[in-house]
Amino acid sequence: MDNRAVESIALTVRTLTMDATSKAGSGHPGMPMGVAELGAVLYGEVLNLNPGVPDWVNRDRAVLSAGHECLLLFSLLHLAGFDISLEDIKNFRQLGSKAAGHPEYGLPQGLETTTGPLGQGFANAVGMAIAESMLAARFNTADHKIIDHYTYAISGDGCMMEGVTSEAASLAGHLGLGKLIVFYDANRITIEGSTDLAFSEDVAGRFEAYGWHVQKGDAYDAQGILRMVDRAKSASGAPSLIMLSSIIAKGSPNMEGSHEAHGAPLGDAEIRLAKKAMGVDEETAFYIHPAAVAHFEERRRSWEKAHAQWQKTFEQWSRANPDLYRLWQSYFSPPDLSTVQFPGFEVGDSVATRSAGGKVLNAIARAVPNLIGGSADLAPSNKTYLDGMGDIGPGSFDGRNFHFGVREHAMGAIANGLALHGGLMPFCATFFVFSDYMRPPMRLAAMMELPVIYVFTHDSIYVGEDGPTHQPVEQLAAIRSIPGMVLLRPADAQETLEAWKMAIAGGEGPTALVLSRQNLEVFEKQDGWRESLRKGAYVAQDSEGEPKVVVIATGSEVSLALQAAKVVADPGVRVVSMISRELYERQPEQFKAGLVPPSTKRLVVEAGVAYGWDGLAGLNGAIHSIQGFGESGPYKDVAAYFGFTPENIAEKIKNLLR
Ligand SMILES: Cc1ncc(C[n+]2csc(CCOP(=O)(O)OP(=O)(O)O)c2C)c(N)n1
Repeated sequence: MDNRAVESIALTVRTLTMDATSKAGSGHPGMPMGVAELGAVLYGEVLNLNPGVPDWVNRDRAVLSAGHECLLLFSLLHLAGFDISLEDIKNFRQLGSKAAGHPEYGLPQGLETTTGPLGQGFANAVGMAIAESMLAARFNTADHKIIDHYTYAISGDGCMMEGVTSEAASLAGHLGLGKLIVFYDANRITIEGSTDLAFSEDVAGRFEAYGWHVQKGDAYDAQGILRMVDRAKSASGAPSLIMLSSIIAKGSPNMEGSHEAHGAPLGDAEIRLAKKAMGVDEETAFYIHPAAVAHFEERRRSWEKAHAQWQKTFEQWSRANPDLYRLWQSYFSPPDLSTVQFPGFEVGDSVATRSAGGKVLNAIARAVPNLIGGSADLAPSNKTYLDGMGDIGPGSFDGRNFHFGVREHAMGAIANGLALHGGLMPFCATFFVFSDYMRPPMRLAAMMELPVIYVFTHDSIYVGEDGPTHQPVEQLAAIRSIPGMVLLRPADAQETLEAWKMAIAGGEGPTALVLSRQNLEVFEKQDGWRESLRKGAYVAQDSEGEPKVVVIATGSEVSLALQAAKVVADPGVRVVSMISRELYERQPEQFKAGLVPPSTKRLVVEAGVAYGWDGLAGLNGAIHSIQGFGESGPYKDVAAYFGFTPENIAEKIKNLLR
């Protein structure tokens, strides 16, 4: 790629960035202007993709971890020929524009992940690079490489400061992800000023210690960047960090190097000065250099050629390897549960839902080959190990069990990257209380509607002796509050089996399975319970005639409610098992009223904070919950201390019957 082409693309990025932020009256001009040459080199030369087939499985992945830098991406995607128009860029940050305030997955195509919360994109890229290695290990043959691409990311000082980056970088270094190449825009400016204020470590030394291949260079030496990319590719046993010293708002005579250029338009007068210095007509807004357009016209032809070549290879491979091709098809189709040999759970069996979950997960995994995942060092407790299915480790990507290490935040973000890559169905696991440590990527999974499955065990004060630090009380409310997240808290082993089926079939969006540490007895159910469960709730034990009181319980509190109803021995008591409040609340009124009649008194029983249950409890109902942190002690004692006994719940029911 010659320097003239680089300059024309970089100039276009700068003019579009200045004008779009100016028109919107907000946005971040500094960083796109500062790394415009890097963007030009990346899209103009390095990346192998095809805007005509944006979901081409073997495309290089490029992640903009510094999401506020989105105009860099929007300008380049527009020039490259993706479905983002100049009109979108003119309407930057306006409702309905594909040029949103930060990159949003799906808007436009070619944008690989939603970014903005700093560091998430970096960790997503680690997930994508792992996915590439896993698919390559499964499907490439000596004669044909059908998965063979790089994963790139652009990070800034902010990403480098975030903890999630360190967690993900540490794992990436351990795994030796040679096809991950991260650019670090080291402009040494953040919002409050110079990085001298708060960031003085040796980033290169840190990444070398993680096992990365590290290079340093100049953000304005395009040929130098290309050489560094080549060297990064040669260092095939380690992920690469390419540190580029850059100047924020490069090209703006008075704002270059100023933190004020980070997050506010440059101002009309300064934009005129900058355009003049760049040799662009000051009166022209949203100027696109014709040489940039010409470069990408040619580029599209070579992209199409490369894609056609890959298609040929793929066809040859599929003819030569019919068994592998069938396996490939199963990886890229919705999971088929028809051949799963599910474990049987009988009424009266006493089994923790985490143990039941582990058995069901293993049964499904035996039939669904692309179900992969692991735990943040808690697999023996979470019961999530896939027996006999191999591990993921350095140089070994044909296994299915991840060892994420004690890195919940990166685990969640890596799972997003695995799901975004395509071909794999990821799950990840930890104690429910530590869902707090991965809430940011869970929120993004919900926003992107990624089918990631979270296995959370040790779901309440019933954790017992480990005490309040390990007893989740507010996490049910916290996870339920994420829009689009489905939380399933099964009441026994049979419900757990159905919950796993629901999670696998979920498809659009993430599912959190919340499972017990302690044993729960499998209880008798009435016909049709499975269908009703899929809508969020079913009648676990019915009243004779119209109920006088409906007890709504979830998870381990369902068997408690059933025992309490026995103590009360009043035919007017109905017990409803509500595996998912979100699913129940989405149902038509008729279904909801069929379970919980509008005028009937209700008692909600859940071993967590009451937050969010008021509506279902109703004005004349009651909630038995935990309003405060737990206590350290044997779980039965802790439960009794908080009134989670059949006798106490029976008293509450009697109060409502009176
Ligand atoms: C997790 C997270 N915390 C805070 C922010 C707010 N924020 C956006 S950009 C930024 C500074 C980033 O600095 P740098 O990466 O150097 O970008 P530059 O100033 O060069 O544009 C901050 C704090 C964020 N987007 N995400």
